Amino acid sequence: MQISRYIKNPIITKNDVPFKVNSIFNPGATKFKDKYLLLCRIEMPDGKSSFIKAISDDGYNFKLDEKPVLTPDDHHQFINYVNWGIEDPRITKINDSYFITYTGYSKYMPLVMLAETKDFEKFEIHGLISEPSNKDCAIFPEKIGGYYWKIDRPSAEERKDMWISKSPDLIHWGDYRLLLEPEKGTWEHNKIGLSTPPIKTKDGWLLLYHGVRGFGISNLYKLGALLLDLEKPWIVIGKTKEPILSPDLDYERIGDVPNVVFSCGWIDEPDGKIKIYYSGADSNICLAETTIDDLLSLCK
Ligand code: M1P
Repeated sequence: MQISRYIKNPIITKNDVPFKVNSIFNPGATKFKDKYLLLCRIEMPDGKSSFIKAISDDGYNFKLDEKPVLTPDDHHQFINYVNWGIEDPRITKINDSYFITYTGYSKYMPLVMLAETKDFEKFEIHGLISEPSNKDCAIFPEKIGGYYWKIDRPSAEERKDMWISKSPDLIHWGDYRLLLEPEKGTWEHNKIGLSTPPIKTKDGWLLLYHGVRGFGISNLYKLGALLLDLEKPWIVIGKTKEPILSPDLDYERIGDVPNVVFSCGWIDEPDGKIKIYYSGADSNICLAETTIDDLLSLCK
């Protein structure tokens, strides 16, 4: 099967939002009460981002809420760290809670925020789980060796690598280790970052990441897959040699940021298929489908 774009892409555009926005893109994704749920980033007319919820029975046709479900103003004591917007949510279900890791953006630059919800109506905002500059974070869906684990993408000078760390309680993090760095001379030459939360498979923890290479005045954002050891998730045991999805069609080439495919969420089905929700050119929401087995074989 490899990977195929949904023929009716994009599945959500700003015209579907019932109020004025600049754009809708980069949704986190999960199953909630047997429905498909996207927590989408909306960039408001003032340029700051919030989140809106979209629900679907089939994973293809979504209905958006009437208003945003989480905004910078909801952040009360954390407002100084998010008052330029909240961006790029990733969702991990642990027991009966959904943990959302997202970028808080402010004059202090991007950093990772953590919120928790049980119903996608009320959110408990736990606060910062990184210092700046850091983003592209997701939490593993279960404890490994007695600890929770997350992957994130700190920036220092010119370096942008993926790191892994662990926590006893999802709030206090440590034991940081370098997980993956950009491979020079390839499609991921300039920088990388985690895209989708890890999924447990028979062969290891599977996740998507994005790689970026600058060409002329444009940065090309492409997606690859990564396989981590089940017991020692800081060990990379497989990686796609080529991108699995690259900007190609008009809705990926033309938009606010051209030549971008970017994903924050996917949903795996009981039959082994997987729906990858992604955005083209930072300007819409699209769907691509493949199988876990195809991704695993591409990682070997
Ligand atoms: O424009 C592409 C993406 O650029 C940034 O991602 P990263 O810092 O990982 O390169 C983010 O602003 C993201 O929202 C955006 O889609």
